[in-house]
Amino acid sequence: MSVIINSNSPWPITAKNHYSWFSFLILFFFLFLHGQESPLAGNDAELIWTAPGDDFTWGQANRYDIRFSSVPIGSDTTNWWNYAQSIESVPYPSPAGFKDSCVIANLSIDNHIYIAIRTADETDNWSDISNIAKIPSTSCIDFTQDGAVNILDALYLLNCIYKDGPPIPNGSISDTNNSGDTNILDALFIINFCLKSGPPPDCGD
Ligand SMILES: [Ca+2]
Ligand SMILES: [Ca+2]
Repeated sequence: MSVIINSNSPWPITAKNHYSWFSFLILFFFLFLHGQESPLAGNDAELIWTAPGDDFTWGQANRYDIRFSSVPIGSDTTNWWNYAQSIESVPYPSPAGFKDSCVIANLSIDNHIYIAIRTADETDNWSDISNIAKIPSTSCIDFTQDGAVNILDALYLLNCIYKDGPPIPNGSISDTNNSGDTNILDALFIINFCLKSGPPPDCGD
C-alpha cells in the first residue's frame, strides 16, 4: 500500500547552538597548558525534532532531507528549498513520536541561518517543508574576531573590562545581556549561551 507522508506539521523542529563539555575541556587544555587559540573552528547547532512517522503521527518514515540557508524563506518555499544547502549526515528516522536530532557543524556566525526538514516514506513520497528553525547571528560577540563564539570571547571581555586588555572591536556589543552596563555578568551570559544553551545575544537583523 502506498502511504502518503504528512510530516510537515505535526511537531515543530527546534535548533540551538550546541557545544559539548568535551569541547569545553579540550578548550581549557589548549588555553591553560599550551596558551593557544581555541580548537573550535566555528559554530555548531543541534537540530532537534520529533519523528513524524510513516502516516502522519504513527509508523516510521524512511529518510529525512535537511537543508539550510542564510536566505530568509519568504513566500516561494520551493525556490528556497531548491537553493538551500543539504546536510549530509542526517539520522535515519525513528518511530513516530521519538526525538531525532543532528548537529550541523561550522555554521557562519555572520548571518541568521534558516533550517527546514522534509521527510519521505519507503516509496519516496515526500512531505511538505516543515516549520523553519532560525539560528540567529552571533557575530556581535565574536570579540576575538576568529569567526567563532566561544569561551575565549568571554575571557576577552573580562580582560577588556578588568585588566585593561584590548578594546571591544567596532561592531561588537559589550553589554551582551542588554542590562544597560557592562560587567562580569556579560561574560557569564556568553558562557551560558555557549555551554548551557542559554539565550543568544541580540545582534540585530
Ligand atoms: Ca571568537
Ligand atoms: Ca550587561
